[in-house]
Formats: sequence, structure tokens, C-alpha cells
Amino acid sequence: MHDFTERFSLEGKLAWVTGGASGIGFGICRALSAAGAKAVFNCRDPKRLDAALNEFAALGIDAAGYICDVSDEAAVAALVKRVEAEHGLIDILVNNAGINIRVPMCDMDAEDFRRVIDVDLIAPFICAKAVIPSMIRKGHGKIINICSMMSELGRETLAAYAAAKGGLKMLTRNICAEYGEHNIQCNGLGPGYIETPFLAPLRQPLPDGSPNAFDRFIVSKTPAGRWGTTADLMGPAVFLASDASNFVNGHILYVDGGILAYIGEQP
Ligand code: NAP
Ligand code: GCO
Repeated sequence: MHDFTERFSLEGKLAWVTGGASGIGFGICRALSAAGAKAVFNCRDPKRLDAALNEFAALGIDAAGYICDVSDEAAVAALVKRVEAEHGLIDILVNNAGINIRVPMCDMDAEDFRRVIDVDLIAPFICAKAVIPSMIRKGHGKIINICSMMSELGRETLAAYAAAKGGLKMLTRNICAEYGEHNIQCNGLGPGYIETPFLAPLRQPLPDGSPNAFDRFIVSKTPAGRWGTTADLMGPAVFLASDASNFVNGHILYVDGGILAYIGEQP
């Protein structure tokens, strides 16, 4: 048998990470690039795009960035056409762009609920639909959907987000069911609580510098005893993007320090 570690290499692959300008998406772009892929990413804010391009350049990563709102189907189709013209066909799609609006359900407008569903659930459908035909032509493809603890669990104020991330888990399984025969693997990566700007409001320390109650709650719910970092997601992302996972399909890989295995500290 030749060296099996070669199967983790992404040399020659083109990866598109939605929302790759910050947080988890930025970390995944770094990881996929380190494993050999060319990374392209998109976001909506031009300032964020420029800042990310500068950060990638400082890290020696030749990433390409584009402005595109993933909930806009026409804009996504145009982006994919442009990326294909400039870089070739996409081998790996990471549906990472996401938002959250934390409001008690009975106080939430249907419009806000739809915004969350639009970005966190419908956009992954739009982006997957935009790349699957060329993956079928190429004879392979990897789609990684960034799921959540809320693909499995509920929490006060997260009705829309949990509905979207639960739906994303099932979209993942359905893409596997529908396109697995074309050598397309669609899996979910389910981060636990990760230190990114997305969750900064929940980690805000108290005026005396000590951790707030939510921060302490998350640490106590996590057997690892800490929040995750984007670095914790890098190996799992490379695994799911690489040939090493070619017989892994429709699976959700939770990277949560053990949260989903734990009932919580006994009294
Ligand atoms: P983040 O730091 O806020 O990054 C989100 C990125 O998505 C930003 O670059 C943002 O850029 C982009 N984005 C948002 N809406 C977009 C849209 N409509 N079109 C294109 N780009 C868009 O968040 P994060 O913590 O890294 O989260 C990334 C993903 O991981 C999300 O799906 C989130 O639900 C999931 N997740 C996060 C955690 C966590 O603990 N942090 C845990 C589990 C799952 P623009 O605003 O410029 O568009
Ligand atoms: C929250 C958070 C979570 C995380 C993450 C957990 O308010 O509790 O937004 O939902 O973002 O998705 O895996």
C-alpha cells in the first residue's frame, strides 16, 4: 500500500469557502490551503474582504476573495461562473457563511426568522446547487456544511437558528442520498462553542475581568472544560475535504469538546 497520508493532501484542488473572511471560515481556508488547495472565499462587506485578503497575504496564503451574498441565487450563479473562469471547477464547497438573531421566539418577527433561514439553510442549498453539476461532470466533489450544536439541541432565543441548522443536517443527508452515486460526499461539520466574533457577545467578560455566567455555563457543559478554537476545526475540515473521507457520506462530525455526549455536571 502506498503512503495513506497522501490521501489527506488537497494538492491541485480548488476549494470555495463561503463567509471565509473571518472566524471559522477563515480558519478553514487556512487549513485547506495548508493541505495544498487553492482557496477562494466570499463575504458581503468589502472592508472585511480587504482585511481578510491582507491577513491571508501576511500568512503567505494566495487566497482569492469575492463579494457575494450567498442568499442571492443570481449572485451565487454569477460568482461560480467567475470562479470557474478564473480558477477552474470547484472540487470542495464549504457552506460556512451564517448569521444568528437571538430573540425569544414569541418576540421574533417572521421576517427575522426568514432572514436566518435564508442565510443558514437556503443559501447552502443555493451554493450546493450551483456546484453539483460540475462536480458530477468532474466525477467527484466534496460539500461540507457547517452545522452546529443547534443541529441537535435547542436553547432559549434560538428558534430560527436551530430550525435552520437542524434543516442543514437533513439537507446534508439528502445531498448524500441524491448525489452519492456520483462520488460526491456531503458531510456536516458541527462546531461546539468556538471563540469567534460571532459569539463575542456571549463571551463578554464582567467589568472586573471575570467570565460572565454564559461563558461559565458553556465551559461547565463542555467536558474539555474550554471553548473551542478555529484551530480545533482545521484537521476535521481537511479530513472531510480530502480523499481520506471518500467513504464517509451524510455524516455530521461534531467537534464540540464532548458537549453532545454530556448530560451536564451532577449536583
Ligand atoms: P463570523 O465570524 O460571524 O463569520 C461569518 C462570515 O460569514 C463572515 O465572514 C460574514 O461576512 C459571512 N456572511 C454572513 N452572511 C453572509 C451572506 N449572506 N453572504 C455571504 N457571506 C456572509 O461567524 P463564525 O463564528 O465564523 O461562524 C461561521 C459558521 O459557523 C456559521 O455558519 C455559524 O453558524 C457556524 N457556527 C459557529 C459556531 C461558533 O461557535 N462560532 C459554532 C457552530 C457553528 P459578511 O458579514 O461580510 O458577509
Ligand atoms: C448561541 C450560539 C450557538 C453557536 C453554535 C453552537 O447563541 O448559543 O449562537 O448557536 O453559534 O452554533 O454550535
